[in-house]
Amino acid sequence: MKKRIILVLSLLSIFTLSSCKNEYSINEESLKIDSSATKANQTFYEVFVGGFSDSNGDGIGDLRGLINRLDYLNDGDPNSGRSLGVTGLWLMPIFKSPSYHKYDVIDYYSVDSSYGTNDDLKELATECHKRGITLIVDLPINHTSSSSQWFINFRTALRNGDFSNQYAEYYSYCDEGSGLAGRTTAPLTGTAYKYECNFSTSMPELNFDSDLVREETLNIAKYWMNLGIDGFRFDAAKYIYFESSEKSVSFWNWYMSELKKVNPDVYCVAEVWDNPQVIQQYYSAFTCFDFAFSQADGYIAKAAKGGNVNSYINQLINYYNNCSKVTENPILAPFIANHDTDRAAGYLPVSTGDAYSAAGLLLMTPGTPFIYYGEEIGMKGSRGGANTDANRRLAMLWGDDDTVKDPVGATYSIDNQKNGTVASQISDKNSLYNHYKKLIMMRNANKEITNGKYTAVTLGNNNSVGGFIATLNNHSCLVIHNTSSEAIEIDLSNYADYKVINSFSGLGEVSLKNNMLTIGHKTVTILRKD
Ligand SMILES: [Ca+2]
Ligand SMILES: [Ca+2]
Repeated sequence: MKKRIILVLSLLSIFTLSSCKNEYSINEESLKIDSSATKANQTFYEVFVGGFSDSNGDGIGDLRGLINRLDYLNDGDPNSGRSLGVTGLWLMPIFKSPSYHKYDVIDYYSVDSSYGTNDDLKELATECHKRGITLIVDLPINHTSSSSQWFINFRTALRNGDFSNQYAEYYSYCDEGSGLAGRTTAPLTGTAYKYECNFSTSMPELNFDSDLVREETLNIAKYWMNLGIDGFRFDAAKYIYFESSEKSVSFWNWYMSELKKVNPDVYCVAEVWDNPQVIQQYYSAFTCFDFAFSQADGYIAKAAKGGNVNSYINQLINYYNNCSKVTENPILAPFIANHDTDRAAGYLPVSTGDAYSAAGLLLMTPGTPFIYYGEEIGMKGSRGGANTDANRRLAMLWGDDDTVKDPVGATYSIDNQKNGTVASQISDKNSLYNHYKKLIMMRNANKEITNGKYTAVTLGNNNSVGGFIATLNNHSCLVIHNTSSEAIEIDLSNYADYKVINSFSGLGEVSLKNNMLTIGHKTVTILRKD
């Protein structure tokens, strides 16, 4: 079990610079921190390993490539200024699979050879832990690949009428003449049965009524935890029992209680792609991705495009409060985009600054926000006319000699990528990359934001300006967003205690004089009392 070292944040040294001043521009020096992350305040980064970094020249990203790039994510020194600063890493599936995306697993105990070896994964975990990064891997257990030996054994058993074979109960099936209510089925060749396959005929669904399947899927998780993995992202969590949220939630509560026996600090986040009311039920087991915040019509995009920020803050607080009814101190998992959605820069342009506002809204949230690889440099990619998810999982734009290539089937033209590369953005002080980096520093330096309770504030009549006070252990800070395209002056007389600009990031500047705050366009700021 990993021992977590939690260093106390030295607020005093951080904010000394800013005392007794009420108008100045802050630099990154004042945000230097000496704390490592706790579970609730991590900033996660989702990686499609096959598209990230290639170490052996075959064009496919691999674990060795990822290890080589870890310092880009976090070099372990929060004060070095050389890393993005994320403290959590989610790997899309890495287990043996016939597909490039690997959501259809053949062997849950082996890293796919195109990505490397189990020893490579162990090394990655070690290197992550050296840097204070929590490493979680995608665990798609609702279904397997139809090429899995389990499924082959299942089919053989049913063909032979051998119902005493353990694999005969591994998958969900029914008689040819009947059906599984509401679920998709396909004929099991050579038998009088049909098997459940809600996603694809090549993805048969495991039968979670079977104690053998429950034990098997638990053993997989335990195996990887013993190898150094800190937790999991559970794919298709609501499909465990397609017909019943209640049964799925109950399954996950049991599953998580077993994982916590192995590591009480195990961090798991699940995909329950549904409305907030359904998602929030699953918070009894683990953290869930908060889909309402995501995509072009989600809470974040609407507010970032100059929409009503006060409404957004209320949505955020309500969401948290609703999760609090299910679990104490919920850890939210907001995100803008992931591997199943079009990339954010397509609808939140870097050029208009909407991408800057969206990043500010995403990272000023409680819990564990998730950044999709390349989002921090405004990478683009959408299904487009080819209607393929491969276009959402393109090769990371390093701008150096990395040999990683787009996945098979991708049709998205490199000509559409207008926002630069990692190489070009690191050296550009005003780049989206440097904005993300600064926001993560701001987040880490103000624990009220990551772990505290939020209260909305009223800041005049302009709907593009909004914010909240975050409180933790009798300390508080005031966060204010301006998602509009112009600088706005706000009377802060009602919040006069917050007289120190702790930090800001975005396209504009921030100043405070005689309780009047001027906040630049597409900018977020944090104010403190001292
Ligand atoms: Ca490779
Ligand atoms: Ca299922």
